[in-house]
Amino acid sequence: MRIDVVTIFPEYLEPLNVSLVGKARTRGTLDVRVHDLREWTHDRHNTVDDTPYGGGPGMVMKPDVWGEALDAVAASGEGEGEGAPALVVPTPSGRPFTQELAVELAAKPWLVFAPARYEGIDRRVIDDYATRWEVHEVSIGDYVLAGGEAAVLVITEAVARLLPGVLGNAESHRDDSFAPGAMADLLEGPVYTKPPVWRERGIPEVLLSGHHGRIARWRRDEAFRRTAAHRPDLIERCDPAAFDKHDRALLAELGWEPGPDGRFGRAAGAVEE
Ligand code: 6GU
Repeated sequence: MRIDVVTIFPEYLEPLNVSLVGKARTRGTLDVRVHDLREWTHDRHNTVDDTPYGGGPGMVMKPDVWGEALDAVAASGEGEGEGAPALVVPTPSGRPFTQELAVELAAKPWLVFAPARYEGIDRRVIDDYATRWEVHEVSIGDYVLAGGEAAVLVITEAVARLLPGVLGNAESHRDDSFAPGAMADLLEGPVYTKPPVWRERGIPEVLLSGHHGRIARWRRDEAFRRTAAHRPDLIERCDPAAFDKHDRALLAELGWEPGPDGRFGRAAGAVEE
């Protein structure tokens, strides 16, 4: 996979040299190219922004600079046989970034990221490229960052670990919290390693039992407890057909009950843990 990032802070993308993404680059699985947007400015001050039409606070990134930059990046890939890249525009007003979208993006041969600073990029840039390229405006969560670069790091890491050969252990994907078809979309429970006692804390007995059935059951229970506590919306959204008798008993114990449609919800009068 090829990834291009156009930014006014190339140094912000340095973490892409490290760890999993860095290794994928070294091994040639991932070809990452970071570009300084200011290379495509023509004035003495390398201006990338201007005041917003209609007034208001902040500045807006200029369409002409972005247009030249994206055209140049696209042209640099001509002859590589990939066709047009998918353009990913990180923005708090984008569609939520999910594991499902990570899987979708991981299947693309070529991504171009256009992280904005200031109040964002002139709308006409996205509208223009959307006539020729696949465009994804993506938000990484319900909070506001000063720019899209951190989102590029997040999205790139989530995508890179899905590329064939990057994680090493194919099993590692299957149980990812949020992996489509993971433990019925439950959060993962706690994990333990040696030593068996640390600061007088032992580990749950069942994990030492060698009884694979009981261990799987315990892990599933812990996943339910954690999901119910941190992400009740995930339980509410679950197809109750995915729950066995034991799951239902545990949910009842945690203060959940099936509604008229069979989906589970917080029982009336249930107390927060
Ligand atoms: Cl993608 N960009 C910015 N600036 N803020 C965000 C975001 C993106 N996702 C959540 N907040």
